[in-house]
Amino acid sequence: MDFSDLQNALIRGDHLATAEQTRLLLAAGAGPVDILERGLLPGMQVIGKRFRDGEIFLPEVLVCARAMKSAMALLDPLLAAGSYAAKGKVVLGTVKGDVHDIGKNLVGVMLRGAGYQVVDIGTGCNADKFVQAVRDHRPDVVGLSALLSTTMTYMKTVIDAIRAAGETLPVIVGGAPVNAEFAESIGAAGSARTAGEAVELVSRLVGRTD
Ligand code: B1M
Repeated sequence: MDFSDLQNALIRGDHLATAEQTRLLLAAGAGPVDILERGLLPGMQVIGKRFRDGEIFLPEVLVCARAMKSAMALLDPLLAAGSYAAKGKVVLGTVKGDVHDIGKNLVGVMLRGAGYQVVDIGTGCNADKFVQAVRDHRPDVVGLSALLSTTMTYMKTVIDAIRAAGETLPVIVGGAPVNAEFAESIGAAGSARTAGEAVELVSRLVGRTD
């Protein structure tokens, strides 16, 4: 089976063609795992690398992210019904008081693109919501996003609440005002400046780099 038309549609950021190619492959008998692993993930790797190397910029990545979403809308129910083994599970949310979600969504798309299962609990999430999500979904990693210098301080409250609930899993942080020093000072397992870095960090923490 040839996945190059799907890959090219994704890399072009053509969401209609990406969905159409996904439908055609499914109709031709390709499984959702093959479509994901042989079509979409290599395509997202190309996009991630170009973004990291400064060859493409945010608008192009967002367009590709929308294309990826159009394919995942078709594949998600099939993958959920099957036995697709994700590399790991990440609970992702923007912290209380903060509505910025473009960066968080991009991190989610890139993580999904790299083979992780992502449970996105949205924006304005308080500590209880994160603790409940950890209990409900048993993730390998929790990711906190904040874009405001006034909301990043709440990340410590979330980490403290997760620890107080007896959970020891790694919590990572990201968003424009966040840096490595801040991450260390609040007990985070690490920070990432970009969605690509977030994927690398999660891969290191979960121990899967393939
Ligand atoms: Co607001 N906003 N905003 N805003 N906004 C900023 C962040 C600001 C820097 C603008 C400025 O003043 N120059 C400023 C913050 C200043 C500060 O605190 N240091 C600001 C402000 C002040 C505000 C309001 C307070 C404005 C007001 O109402 N007076 C208000 C606050 C609302 C609230 O949250 N309570 C507000 C509102 C808004 C909008 C609603 C209009 C809109 C958000 C829409 C949305 O997200 N749905 C908005 C926007 C769009 C921005 C700017 C222009 C763009 C942010 C963005 O999406 N960037 C922003 C200025 C700027 O950054 N140039 C600004 C693109 C995105 C892909 O990048 O989010 O950085 P980013 O994500 C990156 C990395 O940070 C990282 O990876 C992503 C991809 O590479 N990353 C992670 C993010 N999360 C991560 C998590 C990880 C790892 C990496 O691990 C878990």
